[in-house]
Amino acid sequence: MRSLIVFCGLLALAIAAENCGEKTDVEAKQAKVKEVIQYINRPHIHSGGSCDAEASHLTAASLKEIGHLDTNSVFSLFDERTWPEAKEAVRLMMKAANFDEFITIATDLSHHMNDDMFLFCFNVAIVHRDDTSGVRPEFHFNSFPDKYIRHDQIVEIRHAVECGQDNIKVLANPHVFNDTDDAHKLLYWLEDLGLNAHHYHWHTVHPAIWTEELGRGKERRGELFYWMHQQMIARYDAERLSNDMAPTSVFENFDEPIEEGYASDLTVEHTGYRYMFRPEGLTLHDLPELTKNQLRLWRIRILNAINKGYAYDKEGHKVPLNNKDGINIISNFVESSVDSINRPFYGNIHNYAHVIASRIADPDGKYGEDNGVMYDVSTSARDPLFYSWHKFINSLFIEHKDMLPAYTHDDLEFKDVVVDTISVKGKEETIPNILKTFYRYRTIPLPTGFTFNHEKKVDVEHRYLDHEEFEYRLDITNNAAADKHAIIRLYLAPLHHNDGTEYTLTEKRTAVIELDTFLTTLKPGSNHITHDSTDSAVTYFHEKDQHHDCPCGWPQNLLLPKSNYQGMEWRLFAVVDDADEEHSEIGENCNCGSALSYCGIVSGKYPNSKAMGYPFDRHIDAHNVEDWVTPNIQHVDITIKFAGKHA
Ligand SMILES: [Cu+2]
Repeated sequence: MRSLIVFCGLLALAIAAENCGEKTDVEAKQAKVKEVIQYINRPHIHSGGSCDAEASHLTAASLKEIGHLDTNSVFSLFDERTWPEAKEAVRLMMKAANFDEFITIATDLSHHMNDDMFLFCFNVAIVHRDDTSGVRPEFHFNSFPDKYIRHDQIVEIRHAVECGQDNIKVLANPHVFNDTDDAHKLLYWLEDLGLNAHHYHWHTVHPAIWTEELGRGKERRGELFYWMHQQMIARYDAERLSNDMAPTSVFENFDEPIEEGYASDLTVEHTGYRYMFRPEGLTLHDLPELTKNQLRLWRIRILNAINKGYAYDKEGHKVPLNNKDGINIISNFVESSVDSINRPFYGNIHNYAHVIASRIADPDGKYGEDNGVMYDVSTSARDPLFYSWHKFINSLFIEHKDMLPAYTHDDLEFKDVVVDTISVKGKEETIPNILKTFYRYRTIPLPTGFTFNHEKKVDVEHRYLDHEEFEYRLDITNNAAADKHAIIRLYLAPLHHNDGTEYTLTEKRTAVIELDTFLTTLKPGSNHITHDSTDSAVTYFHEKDQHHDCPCGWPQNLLLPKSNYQGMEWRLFAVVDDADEEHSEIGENCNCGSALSYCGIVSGKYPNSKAMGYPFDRHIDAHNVEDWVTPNIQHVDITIKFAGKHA
């Protein structure tokens, strides 16, 4: 009986947010939220047309930590020096006794804080407060379009407005048409609007500054940091492969020149903040507040802990790592978050490397340059360095995972369940196991608020990678006499490197892309199961998911790698597991969107007790896939073809 209750709960969880608080007056609250942020990244005209801050309802003591970040800077969650102010702002907004008080405090704070920092903290509070259940944080592009559209294009829009043109429509990303050299080949992906918005919103759902005292406890937050970022790297490498490029390198030698450069051409129009260009071949330099030696020391201590199988907490107690919770503990001190068991000792390696990299061309501020895109969660994933850097961070996690025993056949098996076949069928194809990707255009209204477009309606046209919708088809036999509740994980793995050599099973392990995870019931005998690609548990699909509380989720349009004109082969794995056994620990929890696998839960118990990335998370003791798989794991090779521009 319990398992049935658990399973029904899970189904509900897969469909909509549960237990996040009662949804009341959602529309009115949403309107209030819009009102609070109406001047974010806009000319500072508060009511009455004054540029001065309004009188505050907050006490002087409350405001002591507030207002320190320069109004013309961007907010960096990676820069620990911003944390006291951000934590205090979130605390003040979380402790408000009711929604009206929350809005009053938020409005006050917005007048005293850097816009960018305020918006981040406000979004954190909206996601986590009980009385904002059903209220969505504004899609980040709508507040900061200039963190997504290149300055060149914004200048073009301004000229069109100033020349009195009507029905203005400007292509947002013409530069992604240039795919003749490596520096430009991947811009269609790196600068995808949904990808960068996902990364921003992910960090508002799981900010490194979050503590349980703020109101909600988060299970496995650290593990999710590892898994979601590993998936970003795997997907980036799949895109490189699609463009005939080798996997990205691991950036582990802090003295070596960084081969790839990156110029974002992004400027925050209102403040003039211009993200610094990073030319090719630059080497990291010490910053006045942080040296490369400090990063090296943290790395040595982290690797020591992983190799010994235990870490030291602040009191000097040994904390064992080679267990189920190890990845969570390690990730928290690698990122690091305030949940680190010992920040003074293990430091802040991931975050501070973002800071040091963002100031690479002007490390001591001699030239007064603004920081590069690596400084900012909403822009960092545009830079190829993000992926090389995260590959190094991921190598620490893999080092730990390699300390754990490989899964045995007993571990992998789901008794009495056999996956007979798996296939995919594209909606625009007649032949199964062939899928099509293509470029297409969408038109997005440019939010008003730049100094030049108050009066005029402006649309930007955005070219992006997409694919035909498709469905997964599985034939599964349940040899037991009763129904079985199953959880089905779907992964896509590359087959060949760009030099033609085969991916080994070990290489596939970190290269697999999670496409979906879903639940089903297997009745005794044969079962034919179909599942739609647009229902993915890793993506945010605006057409279907805009009613959810969070705009967090990998963009649906990038679910599949682009592949190439000739057609590339990929291996699709289906891993079918016992849902009742996996979910025996489920309790009350709250999630905020459709992308449970990548965006996790806001609070409560995790609905899935297996390691994230199971069963590819651990090393594989087999020479080939046939020796490794059990009857409940099946695979098929599929072809993905890039068709150019969609008709
Ligand atoms: Cu991140």
